[in-house]
Amino acid sequence: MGLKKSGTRPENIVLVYDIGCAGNMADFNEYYGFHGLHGRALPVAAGIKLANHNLKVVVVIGDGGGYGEGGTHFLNLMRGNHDITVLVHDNHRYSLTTGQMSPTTDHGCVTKSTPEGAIEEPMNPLAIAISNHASFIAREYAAAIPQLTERIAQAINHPGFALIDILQPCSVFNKEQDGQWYQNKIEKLPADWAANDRGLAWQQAMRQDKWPVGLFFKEDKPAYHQQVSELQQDVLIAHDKSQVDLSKILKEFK
Ligand SMILES: Cc1ncc(C[n+]2csc(CCOP(=O)(O)OP(=O)(O)O)c2C)c(N)n1
Repeated sequence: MGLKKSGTRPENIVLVYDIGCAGNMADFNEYYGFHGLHGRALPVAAGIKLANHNLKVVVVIGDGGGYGEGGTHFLNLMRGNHDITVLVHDNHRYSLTTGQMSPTTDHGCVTKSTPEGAIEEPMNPLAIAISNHASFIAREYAAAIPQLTERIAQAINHPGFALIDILQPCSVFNKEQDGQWYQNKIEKLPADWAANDRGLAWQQAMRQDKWPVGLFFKEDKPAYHQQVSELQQDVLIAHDKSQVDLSKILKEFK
């Protein structure tokens, strides 16, 4: 719905799926897509954008793939302000593999892989994104569909790295954080929230009494592809390749 609301024609959107329950969305829509390896949807998305920057590129990924296996990609793509939208289905578990702890699992939480309770503290993806130059940072709740739809449309139309951490109950492998639990835990950001101050956004992201939802921070600045001189004239796929000679390079690898 967010894709439709963004106003982009379907043929100009590419969805890049990671591996996991989130990635299985690949089977349920009619957009062009690419199903990547676990944790590798992010670099694939950045590559697609650089090859044809006229496309809107959206990543569908879990908290395991996005913050665990793909964690380094997550950190570094936001630094470059790559113009991709990253939708993280954050259910605080590796769910497709039946419920192991993930980077966002709470400390002390008993899961299949932590029978005595998780020893690690949870990662705070919003605080990381705020402090690491991402230009659109939001958290939403999966069941608040109108607000999430609106936010996805905004993120797609934001020219830069857009993260939406989507809080999502997993009724099979995370029974504790169910719909009722989220109703008590989440709170909208203040109505007059300006979303233009990283310091204030970070304070909200660090809160544990409540988990605020909404657009924490947004900044307009050039995206990665807009700063590559070679891409100023035209999209990379339209470049004349008749003069490209790779034989010298290929010889080196013989
Ligand atoms: C490199 C690699 N490591 C582990 C796996 C096994 N694996 C497949 S899905 C998955 C869990 C995915 O969890 P998450 O990304 O949080 O998505 P969810 O299923 O919760 O939506 C794992 C660990 C894999 N396919 N590839």
